[in-house]
Amino acid sequence: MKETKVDDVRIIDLPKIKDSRGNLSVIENNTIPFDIKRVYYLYDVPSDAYRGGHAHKKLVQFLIPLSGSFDVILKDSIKTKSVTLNKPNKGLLITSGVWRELENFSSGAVCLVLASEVYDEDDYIREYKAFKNYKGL
Ligand code: T46
Repeated sequence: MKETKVDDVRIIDLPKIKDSRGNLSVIENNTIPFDIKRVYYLYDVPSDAYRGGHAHKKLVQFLIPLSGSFDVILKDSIKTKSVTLNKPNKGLLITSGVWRELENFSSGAVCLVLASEVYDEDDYIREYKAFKNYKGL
């Protein structure tokens, strides 16, 4: 959506069920505010790599750092915010209409992404200038 803002992006805490065998976290229907239509994951990302660098018109996503850490830079064309994801029981809900960049991946980092839509290249805004136009600036 054109009017969504960086402040609409939020961390969602996942339950962490802990015992002597380790931890278990779970995502159920009501944990995130969309039905999951696609799952993908980023891994073996070089530490100097930069991913993202785009916004989505419709897609909403939930990012979970299954292993390691990385930074997510969020922009709504007015405000910029940086979030470090480094706990597998804390995911980041990214609304549509928000520019995102992923960087500073630690060795062995794995980013699991739950997505509200199937893959559609037409949903991407990959030029920052086009993003600013889209946001009406
Ligand atoms: C996002 C961040 C966090 C597919 O064929 N199917 C898919 O479901 C996806 C996600 C990508 N692709 C193809 C499209 C490109 O040829 O895989 C290639 C790499 O995709 P992209 O450059 O978009 O990858 P990232 O890591 O920059 O962005 C991805 C998602 O595309 C994006 O929605 O928010 O991860």
